[in-house]
Amino acid sequence: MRKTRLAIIATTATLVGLPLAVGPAVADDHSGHELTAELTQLNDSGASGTAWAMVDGTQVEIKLETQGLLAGAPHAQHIHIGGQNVCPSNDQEGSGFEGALQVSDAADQYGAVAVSLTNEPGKTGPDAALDVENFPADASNTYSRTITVSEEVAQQIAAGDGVVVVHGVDHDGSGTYDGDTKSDLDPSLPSEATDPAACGELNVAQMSMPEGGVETGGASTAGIEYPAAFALGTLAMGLGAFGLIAARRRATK
Ligand SMILES: [Cu+2]
Repeated sequence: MRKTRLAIIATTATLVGLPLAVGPAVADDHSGHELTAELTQLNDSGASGTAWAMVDGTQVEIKLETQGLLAGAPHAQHIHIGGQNVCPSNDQEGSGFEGALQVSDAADQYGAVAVSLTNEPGKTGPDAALDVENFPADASNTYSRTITVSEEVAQQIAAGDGVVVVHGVDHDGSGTYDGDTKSDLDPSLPSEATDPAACGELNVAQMSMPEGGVETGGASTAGIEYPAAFALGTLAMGLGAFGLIAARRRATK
């Protein structure tokens, strides 16, 4: 997909005769990597949102606006990495309440939690994935925070391999998280508290592409290098997520 899109952009630029050589080729500048995501509903939640991120070194500045969520209930929100770096579709069936999608049902698609998008002073690593005290809890939320991540995570997000997932779905319309189905992440919680409500893939922002890619004529290699470099790491993380979930399931039996 990415390769194709870059190729199309490069071809289009050539065809329309855009000035491709404005300055010297800068393969690794320090101006940051900008990403955007459109979040759409999962599990018929009615939720949606937009995300914007800027990766500069190991600093990730992220802004996230969400709406259509259950009011007065915490909504865990994360950047997931791993799997295929994609969102499941809204109608994808899962193992939860009346076929609802639970978090682990789509782990092969969006991967595992890499960054927890908590409010201050919440921690931001995977261990804070269910830090309910520090997540937004309104129907509509505006979130902004600059988070320090590992070099590997920073590079993966910059490469467009991050997926923003917002959790918490009131399947039965009771106005609160309840029901007999337990969360696949934490059996002390109802699944409504953790089931995914909205998802969006963090893609490299179109605006920044002419600077880094098209001008240099290196667009095709820029698209190839990251997936090659991170394929193994991503696979390992995906398997790790499965292992963790499997272990937790076993522990609860
Ligand atoms: Cu998540």
